[in-house]
Amino acid sequence: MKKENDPGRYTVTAALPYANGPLHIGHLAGVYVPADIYVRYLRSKGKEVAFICGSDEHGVPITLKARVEGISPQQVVDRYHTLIHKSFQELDISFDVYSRTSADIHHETSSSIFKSLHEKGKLMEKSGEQFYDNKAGQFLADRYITGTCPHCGHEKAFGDQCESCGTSLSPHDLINPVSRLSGEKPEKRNSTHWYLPLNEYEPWLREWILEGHQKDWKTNVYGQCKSWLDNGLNPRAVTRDLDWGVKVPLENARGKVLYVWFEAPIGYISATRELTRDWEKYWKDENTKLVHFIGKDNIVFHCIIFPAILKAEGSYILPENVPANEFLNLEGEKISTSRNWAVWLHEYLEDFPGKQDVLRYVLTANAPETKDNDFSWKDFQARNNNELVAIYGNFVNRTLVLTNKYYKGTVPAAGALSEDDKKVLDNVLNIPNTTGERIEKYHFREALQEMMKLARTGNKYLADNEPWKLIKTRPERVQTIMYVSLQIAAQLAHVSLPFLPLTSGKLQKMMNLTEKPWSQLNQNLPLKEGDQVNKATHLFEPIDDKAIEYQYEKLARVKKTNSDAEQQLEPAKEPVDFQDFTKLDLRVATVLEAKKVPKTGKLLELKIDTGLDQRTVVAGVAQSYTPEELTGKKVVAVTNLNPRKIKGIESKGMILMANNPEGKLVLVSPGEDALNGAIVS
Ligand code: B3M
Ligand code: ZN
Repeated sequence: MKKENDPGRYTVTAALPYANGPLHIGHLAGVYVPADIYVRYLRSKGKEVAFICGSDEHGVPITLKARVEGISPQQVVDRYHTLIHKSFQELDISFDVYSRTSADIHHETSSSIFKSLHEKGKLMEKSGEQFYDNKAGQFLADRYITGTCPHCGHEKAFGDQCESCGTSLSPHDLINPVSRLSGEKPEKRNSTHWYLPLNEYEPWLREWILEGHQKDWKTNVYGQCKSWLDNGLNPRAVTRDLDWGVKVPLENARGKVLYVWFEAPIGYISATRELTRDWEKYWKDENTKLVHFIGKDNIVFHCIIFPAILKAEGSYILPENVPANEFLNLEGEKISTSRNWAVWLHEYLEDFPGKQDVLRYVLTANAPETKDNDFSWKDFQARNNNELVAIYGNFVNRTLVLTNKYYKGTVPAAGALSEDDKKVLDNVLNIPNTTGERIEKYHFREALQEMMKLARTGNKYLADNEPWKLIKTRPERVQTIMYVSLQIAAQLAHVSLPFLPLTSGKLQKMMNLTEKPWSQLNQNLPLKEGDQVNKATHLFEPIDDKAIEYQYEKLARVKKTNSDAEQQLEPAKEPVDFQDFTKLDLRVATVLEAKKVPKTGKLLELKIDTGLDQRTVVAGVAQSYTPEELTGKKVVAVTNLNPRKIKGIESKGMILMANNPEGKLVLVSPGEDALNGAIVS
C-alpha cells in the first residue's frame, strides 16, 4: 500500500519533553524549531495537519528528581509541564495540542493498547531476576542503577543506557552495579514481566526500513537502524516494577507499570484523541503521512520499537519519515541539564524579550542536521547584527521609508524593466519553490538560506541601484526600482512565515498583505501598482556587547560552580592541640634563585632567604612554575623541618602551596610587604 508522494493529511509529532527540567536550546534546535517550520509550511500549502506534542511525565528521571527534592513525582511534573508549555507558547511553536502523559486519556489509551496486544497474544510473560535494593525496599529499574559500561568502561553508565558511548543497556549488562537509592550493591529477586518479542519483527523491520527507506531517511537515522538490525533484536520488557507510571492493566500485575518507552510514544495518539474526536483519520488512514521529529538519542524507539508496537496492534499507520537531528553543543561543550550547561528557553525569553525569531533564526542557521553543531553567543550576536539587522531589516526598512517618502506609501508603476530587474523578479517568483523543496527534504538550514537569498538580493539591488541618488534626475527609473524592491520585500514577508512567524506577521501588516497559500507564491508578484503600504517600524535591532557579555558571565558562573563541586576535597584531618600547631616554624621568605633539578620533571632547587639565613629547599613545583617565575616571589616556608636528602640535594624545609582547579600548584603568598623572617601564625 504505497502512499502517493504528497498526501493531503499529515500527523507531525515532536518528541515529548521529559517534565523533569526546563527546555534548552538543544531541544529547540534538534526538534521543535524544525518541526514548527515544517508544519507552518504544510499549513501554508493547504495541507490538513495535526501537530502533536505533550510532556513525558513518567520514567525514572522524574521519580529520582522528586526524591532528591523531597516532593512527589506529580509535583515535579506539574511544575515542569507548566513551565515547558508556557515557554513553547511564548516561542510560538504552533502545536495543535500540547498534552501530558499523566492525563487520564493517556492512561486509558496506553493501557488499552497494552491490553489489546496482550489479548492478541503478542506479548510474552516471563519471570526472571531483577535487581532489588533491600534497604530502599524496591526494585531498581533502568536509571535507578548505575555501574561500569561493558562497552566503553564509563563508570557511571545507567541501567538503560551509557551516556558516554550511547549504547543501550539492560541493568544486567552493568559491571559492578550500584543502587542510586542506597549506594549499595543490589541483590536479585524474581519478578514477572511482559515482553515484546522484537526478534519476531526483525525480518519485517529489515524490509520496511532497510529496503523501503534507504533513500528517503536521513543517513544518520538509517545508519543507526541498520546497526541495530545487524546486531540482532531481542525481546524487550515493556513493563517495570515501579509505582509511578501507567499501571499494567492485568490482574496479576500489582506494583507494575508500563515501561515509559512503551507508553510515551503512545502519548502522541492520546494527545491526538485529546485534540479531536475525529482522531482516527490521523492514525489509521493510509493517506495520512506520519512524521516524527526527534533527537538522535530517540531513534531506536521511534524507528524500531514503536513501529513494532503499532505493527503488532495492527490498525495503525507507520511513520513515513523520522528526521532525527544530531546534538547542539554550547560554546564547544556538550549541553547538560545536570551540569546546568545550557541556554534555558525561559531565561532567554526573559533576557531577550520580543526576540523569539532571532533565536529561531540562529538555531535554524546552525541546526545540527547532519553532525553535532555548536551554539556560541558571539555567533548569535553576529547573525543577528550582520544578517537579520544589516541585511533583512535594513533592506525592508529602506524600501518602506523610501516608498513613504517618494510616493506616500503607494506602490508605483513598474515602468520599463531592465534585464536585471526581470531577473530579480524571476527570482522573487522562484524562491518559494526552492525554499519549499528544501523544507520537504527536511533540509531546513538550506531552506533558510534560500529565504535569506531573497533578502540579500533585495539589499544588493537597492545598494547597486541607489534610488536616492536618482530621484531628482531620473524619477521614472526610481519608480521601477521601488516597484521591484517592494515586490522583494513583500515576497520576503510570505516566505519568512515558516521560519520567522512573528517577523512575517509584522511585515505583512506593514505592507497590508494577507497570508497567501504557498502554492500561489510562485504565480503572481505579491503587489500591484496602487497598493498601499504603511510606515516602517524596525523588524530587528542590534544586540550590543553588553548583552552578550552578560550571557558569558552567566556561563562563567556555571563553570565556577561546577568546578568547585568537582574538586575532590580530602577528608578533614584529626584535631590537634594548639600547642602542636605552634611547634611549626612558619616564616615569610623570598626565593632568591631557582633552577631545575636535572633528570626530574617535577623538582626545582630553590635558594630562599628566610630572614634568619639563606638555605636550600627542594620543591615539587616544576610543572606549575618555571624557575624564572618563582625567582623573587614571597613565599611561606616551614623552616624547622628536619633536613631531607632529595636527589642528592639536602632540602632544609618546604614552601606552602595549594591546588588550583586545573590541578596546578599555586604559591600561598604572604603579600609583597611581608618581611622576610616574620612568623606566620
Ligand atoms: N522524553 C525525550 C528525551 O529523550 C523523551 C522523548 C519521548 S518521545 C515519545 O529527552
Ligand atoms: Zn559506554
